[in-house]
Amino acid sequence: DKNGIEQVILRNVRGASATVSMHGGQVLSWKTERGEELLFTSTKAIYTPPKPVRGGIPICFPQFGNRGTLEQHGFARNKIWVIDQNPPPLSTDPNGKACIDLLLKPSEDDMKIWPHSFEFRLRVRLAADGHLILISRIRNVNGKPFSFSFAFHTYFSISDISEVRLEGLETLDYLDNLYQKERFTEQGDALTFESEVDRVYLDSSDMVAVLDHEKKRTFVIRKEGLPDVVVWNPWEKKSKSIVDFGDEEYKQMLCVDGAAVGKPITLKPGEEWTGRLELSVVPST
Ligand code: TA6
Repeated sequence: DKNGIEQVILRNVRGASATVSMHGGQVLSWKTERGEELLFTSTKAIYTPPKPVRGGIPICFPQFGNRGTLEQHGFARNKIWVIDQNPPPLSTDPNGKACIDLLLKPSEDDMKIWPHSFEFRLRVRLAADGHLILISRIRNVNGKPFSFSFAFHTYFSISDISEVRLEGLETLDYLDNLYQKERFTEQGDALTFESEVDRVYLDSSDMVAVLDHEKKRTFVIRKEGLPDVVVWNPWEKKSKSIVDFGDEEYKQMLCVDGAAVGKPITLKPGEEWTGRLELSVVPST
C-alpha cells in the first residue's frame, strides 16, 4: 500500500478476491466473482500505522473494547504481521493458493505492556465457492497462564441500515455498551435498526444472518470457538464524532462480529485456542 506495507490479494478459481494487509493482519476487501465489494471501508480510513484501518475485518486481541488496561481493542490490529513461512498443518488444509498464513508474535516492547509469550497464527482463505474463512490460532508458548478476549470486528457493506434484519440473536442475553455494559435480554424477533447499537450478544448459536433487503442478499456468518456476537452501528451522532468515519457512512455498514468477550479465554502454557469464522453471501428472496 502507499505506506509500503505489504498486502496480499487472494483470488479463487472463479475470480472472487480478498485483500489482506500485513498492517494488523486485516482483511481490507472481500469481493464476489463479479467484483462486488462485500466489506465496508470508510472513505476517511487512515492507512498509517499504528492507527487501525476503519473497515474490513480488524482483529481485536488480546482485549475487546475498552474493558482492560490496553488500548481499545488491544494491539494486534495496530501491529505489522509477517507471512508465516511454516504454518503447522490444519485439519482443513487449503487447496490452491487462495490462502495466506500470517503470524504475530510479541516484540520486546509488546512484552512490556502485555507480558505474555503468545504466537498468533491467522489463516485467511478464499474458498472455491467464494466463502471467506478466517482461522485464528493463539498459543501460549511457554509463559504463565494468560487470558484474553477476542473479536473478528467485521464491517459488512450494506445498502441501507434501515432496511437490514439480523437473524439468529433472538431471545439471547446481551451486554449493552450504551448502558454501562448492563445485561438485557433480546425479544423474540429479528433485529432491525433505527438508532445506535453497541451490544455483545452472549452464547449465540454458531450461525447468524444479515439480510440486506435492497440488495436481495444475505450474509451468513458461521463461527466456531466464538460464542458471542458483537453488533455495532454508530448511527448519525456518534459517526460525526469519529474522525475516520464519514458522517453518512453509518447507513452503509453494520458490524456483526464473531467474538469471545463474555467469558475471557484462558490458556495454560502450551495450550492453543482456535476461533474460526466463515462468511458467505447468498441471494435472499
Ligand atoms: O463494536 C464495539 C466497539 O467497541 C464500539 O464501541 C466502537 O468503539 C467500535 O467497537 C469501534 O471501535 P474502534 O476502536 O475501531 O473505533
